[in-house]
Formats: sequence, structure tokens, C-alpha cells
Amino acid sequence: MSHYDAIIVGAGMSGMYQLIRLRELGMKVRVFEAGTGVGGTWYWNRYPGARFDSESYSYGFSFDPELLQEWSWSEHFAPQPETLRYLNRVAEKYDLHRDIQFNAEVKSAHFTGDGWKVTLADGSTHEARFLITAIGALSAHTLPRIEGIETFQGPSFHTARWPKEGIDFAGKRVAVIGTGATGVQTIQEVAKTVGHLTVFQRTPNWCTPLHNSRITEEEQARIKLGYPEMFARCAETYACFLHTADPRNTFDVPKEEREAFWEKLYASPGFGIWVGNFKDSYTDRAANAELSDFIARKIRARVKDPRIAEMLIPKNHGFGTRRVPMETRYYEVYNQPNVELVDSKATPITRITPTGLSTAERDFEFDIIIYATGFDGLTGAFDRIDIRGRDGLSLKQAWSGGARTLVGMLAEGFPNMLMLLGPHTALGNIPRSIEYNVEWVTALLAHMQAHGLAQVEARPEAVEAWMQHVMECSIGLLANEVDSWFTGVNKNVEGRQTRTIARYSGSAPAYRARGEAIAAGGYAELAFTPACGSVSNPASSSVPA
Ligand code: NA7
Repeated sequence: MSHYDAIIVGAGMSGMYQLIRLRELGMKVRVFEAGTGVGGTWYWNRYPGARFDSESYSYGFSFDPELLQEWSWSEHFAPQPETLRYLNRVAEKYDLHRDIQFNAEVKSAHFTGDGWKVTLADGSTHEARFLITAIGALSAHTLPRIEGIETFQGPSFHTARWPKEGIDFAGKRVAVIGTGATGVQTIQEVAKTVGHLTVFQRTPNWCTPLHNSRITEEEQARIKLGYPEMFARCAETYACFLHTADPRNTFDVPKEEREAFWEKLYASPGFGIWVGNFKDSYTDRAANAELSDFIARKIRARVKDPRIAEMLIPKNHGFGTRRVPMETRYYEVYNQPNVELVDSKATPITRITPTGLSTAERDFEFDIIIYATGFDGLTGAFDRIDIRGRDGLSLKQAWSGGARTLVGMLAEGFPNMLMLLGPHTALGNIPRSIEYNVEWVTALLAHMQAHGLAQVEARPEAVEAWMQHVMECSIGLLANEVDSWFTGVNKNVEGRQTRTIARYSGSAPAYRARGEAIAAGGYAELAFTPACGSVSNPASSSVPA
């Protein structure tokens, strides 16, 4: 059995950055990664058309000024292969591979009383004082629960398990199941070369134009000069994007001016139309209906067949209450004669067959089936590892009524387990959250080193207070009334059928303020055990800063 100071699970952006920081503390670290390379989300999601919806330069790591100047993003919203090249460059620069074991799927992690024992799929066991999960918020992919799924004889893929060599669609009959952010990116790309495409849509989403473009030399120079200001801007906004809500309420603005504002947002690149809209867009029902009506008119203008246009306009939720897929000529795909849209709510898929699939109405034949059916979000990746804390407590069981955390990074009953993208962390522009969480965890571990502390755990009352705050932040959000991974719903997963307050919906600055307050207060919300002392009641032991 090998021994480390810390084991990090996952070599995506969070695992990579945490490894860099823990080396600076002089810790002996091992990263276990199921894939054969670094990159996490950008390693696994190789489906055609995968790309950023956040501006490339706002998404990259900010911690290394030299890297910021060295790396030149080619497009405002970079495609997946470029992002993976970027992350490989980071790994190379910091020589990360020497501490990462690839093809290493973590099956279980058990707290031993002193630290953690981790078992891999190959049966090997490894021990460490700290367990750091860097397993992503959207990484546990889910296939649909449809009978016969294993019987299809042609190639079929979940978008998050795309073959590295790619797929040729020319002349092929292709099915895409699912129309979330991933399905939309896939559909608009596959439609360019496909023989015939059939899209199975259960719930339409409100999609808006990405307006991607190449970065000119002039823009590149401006971007590189402006990094400090740009990251400062990200630090101020609600979700760390370059865009943030307009301070006005919808109906405080005269109708004509409102329409002009929406037209401008619709014609602008990126998430502005979603997160840069009037501040009551997702809390005021009438405001949301007005905005939804504007987007519906856009869809009607772009889709030639009015019947298809109506099928593509969501009727059960308002604009922005689920993740808004960003698109490039997505709606125009449905004007192609070789593309068909099937309403999977009206006629659900009943069976996957050796040659295609069946609905209650029809049998379809396909050469390729693509499952763009999403992820068991936020807690799914935790559920897939047998994590057991103090006295054998199972994390899955502890969280069966919903995850309970302190700032998304610690859980009661799981000493020395630190979560980098745990539930209830600030989401939005994910790498900005990752960098903050890594810095916070690193500062905590440095504090423990400096004070000779062996164990840390969230105090029950601190978890309770944080959970109250998470609940309060979600009050009044129209998104609470809609099924999606935002509300912890995934129809393909047992136990994920009903809506919960699954994520933190406060602002990123408010989230960081909590983190700062905990650190500045000498970590009074955490219970520590001194290095050579016996394990005492975590609720009563505490060491001042
Ligand atoms: P999403 O947004 O969860 O979308 C999954 C899609 O798959 C969605 O349209 C589902 O319909 C559909 N789905 C799932 N199961 C079925 C079955 N059985 N039949 C028909 N359709 C089905 O996942 P994405 O990968 O697109 O995006 C996830 C996040 O990754 C995204 O938000 C970005 O932040 C990055 P439903 O809506 O449930 O009716």
C-alpha cells in the first residue's frame, strides 16, 4: 500500500490546480484519474461541436501571468480540442504527469480514523491523510433508461464518451436523443455533413446565439494587456462571467427601450442575454413571460415551418430558468430537408432495437445513435464512489435527503475530505470557482501545517447555518419550479425524480465572502484534532488560528 499526504481524485482543471498548490506546501500528492490524460470535462466531452459558452480568455487559469501571455486563444469561444491542448500545455509546464496515475478509477474511499484508504478499480489500495475530490459537477454521464439499449448493432455513444478518433457522418442516418446544451452543440455540427438526422426532443430549451468569431491580432493584444482588469471584473459579477445582470427591473423600462435592449443582447456574443438581462428576469413571473415571448418570436422568425417552430418553443418553463444552450444556426438546422424533429414527450421512445429505435407510433432505422442525455449533476460523481466517513457512514446515505455541506467544500462526518466542486459551491464560470476553492483548501491545509493539526471536519452547527443560507438564496427563483440538473432532477437516475435545492444560487462574491469570513475568523466553523492527540469530540475541539 502506498502512502501520501493527499490523494486527489480527478485530473481535470480542479485536480490539476490543486496538485500545483499542494506541491508548494511540500506535500506528497497522488492524483488518480480514470481517463488517459488530463482535462476532465475537456478530456471526456469530445463530441462534435463541443466548445465554450464562456469567453475563452475568461475561462482559462488566471494564476500564472506568464501562461496568460504565452497562450493565445484562437476564438472568442474556443472549441474542445483547443481547450484540451491548453490544459495539456499547463500539465506540461508544471510537469504534472509525474504525480498523476491515469487509467485509475477510484472505486472507494474509506476514512480509517487517521486518514483515507482509497481503492482503485484494479484492486490496489492507497492511503493518505487528506482526500480531495476534484470530480466535477457534471461528470457522471447518464444514458437513458430505455429497454433494449444494449441491442443496437451500429455505433452508439453518449456525448461524454465520444471516441477519440471521431466519427464520420457523411451519408449516415443519425439519431440524436436529447436537446440540452450538449445536444444543441452536437445537432448543429452533425447536421452539416449528415445523410439524415432525426432529433428526439423531450423538452425544448430556450437557445440563443453564441456569435462566436476568431480573435484578431488586435483583439489578442488587447486581451493580453487587459487580463488583470478582466479577472477583476469576473470577481465582481454574480456568476464570475464577464456579463452580469442589468440593475433595472423589466417593467421600469418603457416597452420600446426594453425591446431594443433585448435586440442588442440577442445580437451580442455569449451569455449576456441570459445573465446580463434585467435583474428580475428570473424571479418575476410577468417579466419572465415578456422576455420568453421575445425569444419565442426570434425562434418563429428563424424556423420556416410554423409547426416545427412551435415544437421548438418551450411551453413548460420560461427563458433562463434552465441552462440556456448557446447556439450557432441551431434553429436553421430544422429548415434542412434531411432533418426531422420528433416530439419524445408526445411519443416517447419505447425501445432501442438492433437497427434503430421504436416509439409507440413508428419504427426508425439508424446507422448511428447519439445519446446527448446529460449527467447526474452535482452529486452523481460522489454517488459513484463508495465514500465512507467516520464510523463507516456512507456519503450516499448521508446525502440521501439532499447534500449537506459547509461552503460546498466540507461535509459533517467526513474528516479530512475536501471537495473542490462539491454541491453548494458557487458555479457559473467554473474555473473561477475552481481557483477560489483550491486557494481556500490550500490555505486551510497551510493553517493545519502551521498549527500541527491532523484532522479537520465541519462543525454540525456550521453546516446547518450554511444550509439555511443555501435555502434562503434560492427563495423566489422561477428555476425552482422546473425540472433540470439545477434542481437535482434526472429522470434516468433512481432517486432523482423530485426537485430539491441542489445548488448554491447566491452570488459568487457572497460565496467568497463566506469563505473569507471562515478563514479570517480562524476557522471557528471547523473542528480540528491536533497531530499527536487522540481524536476528540469534533463538536467541542477547536484550535485558534
Ligand atoms: P442536459 O441539459 O441534462 O440535457 C439532457 C437532455 O437529454 C435533455 O434534453 C433531456 O430531456 C434529454 N433526455 C434524457 N433522457 C431522455 C430520454 N429517455 N428520452 C428523451 N430525451 C431524454 O445535459 P447536457 O449534457 O445537454 O448539458 C449538461 C450541462 O453540461 C449543461 O447545462 C452545461 O452546463 C454543460 P428532458 O429535458 O429531461 O426532458
